[in-house]
Amino acid sequence: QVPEKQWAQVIEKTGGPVEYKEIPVQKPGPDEILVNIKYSGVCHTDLHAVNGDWPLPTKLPLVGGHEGAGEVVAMGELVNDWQIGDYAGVKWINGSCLSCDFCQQSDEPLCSKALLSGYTVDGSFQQYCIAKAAHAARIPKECDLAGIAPVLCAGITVYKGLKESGAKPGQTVAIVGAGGGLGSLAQQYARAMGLRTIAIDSGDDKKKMCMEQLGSYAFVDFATSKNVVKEVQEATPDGLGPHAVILVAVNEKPFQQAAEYVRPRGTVVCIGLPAGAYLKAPVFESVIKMVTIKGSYVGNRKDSAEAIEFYRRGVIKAPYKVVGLSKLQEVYDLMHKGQIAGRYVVDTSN
Ligand code: 8ID
Ligand code: ZN
Repeated sequence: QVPEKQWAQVIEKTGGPVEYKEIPVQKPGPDEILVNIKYSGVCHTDLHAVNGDWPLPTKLPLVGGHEGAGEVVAMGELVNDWQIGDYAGVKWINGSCLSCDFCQQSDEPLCSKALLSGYTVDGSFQQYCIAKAAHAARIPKECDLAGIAPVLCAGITVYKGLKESGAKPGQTVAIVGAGGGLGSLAQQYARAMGLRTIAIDSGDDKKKMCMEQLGSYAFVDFATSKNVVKEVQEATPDGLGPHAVILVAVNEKPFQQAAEYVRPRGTVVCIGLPAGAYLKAPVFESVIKMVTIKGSYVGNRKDSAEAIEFYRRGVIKAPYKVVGLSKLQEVYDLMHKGQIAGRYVVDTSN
């Protein structure tokens, strides 16, 4: 029942645009599954891949996408723990060696041989996508495939980042880039983990979404604020600043501000990947405040399963808009302008 041809969005050359066209359906290798993608979230990483603005080359031509949710339709002869018809998720880490020092400690995102969906291997902006059976995410049958798609990168990544922050229930976390895909899910995961959130982003739509739908108790508009550092600190009950900062903005500036407003003993978690950007922090304040600054990169298979379980329980509700896969370039144009509140999800059937 698997067709020979399928619709896909293909990047022929770095810089784009993406081209909607028919391409052949690939056959899964011995340790792989073939997933009939129904929905895929559009992550800002996909736009970095089109633009080629990271110091890591993509494969070319490339099918992007790494928040793919669908159904298993075929598998290789070594695969014995998936069934045809199971719901599966294609996430950023498509595969890894499973035997290096990092994989042995289940730090598979750090594996030097990791395959990246929609970057070094073809991803989920096509109707049939290949994933390594050992790494594909297991999606429970009661989950809605459009709604869970953004969890497969954005959800996993912010859940992991919140764990890495060490913030404890009752404490305050600032989410920088709160109006975007990762930021909107970060507020929902933070709330489910018993944390209070301050949202930092710009514009009335994003403010409304963060305060009314996502549960943040304060919003700081980085574009209109006269002093972001002061406003963020003043938004905490004792004025000493948030216990942790989750940086998911695609802009260098906030990466150079966070250490200033984080609370003494606080942790700054860097997740967003603005092109060519550098971290900066005042040495004096960072030392006498005992600040921790760290990076956080997606999550392992266990983090992924846990992030999916939060969604299955119904405690993660972030807004998303569904459009046809054929409209992907329009989504990229909006994303480039910073005009997306929440996430776009593409429907591969049109
Ligand atoms: O594992 C990882 N580390 C990982 C995983 C997934 C994604 C990292 N990422 C990276 C992406 O590659 C991208 O660089 O995280 C970043 C955010 O991805 P996204 O959430 O998919 O992007 P978005 O939906 O465009 O949201 C970005 C938001 O940042 C705001 C924008 O207004 C937008 O809402 N923003 C910007 I640009 N500058 C800001 C600033 N100075 C800002 N918010 C606050 N302050
Ligand atoms: Zn992503």
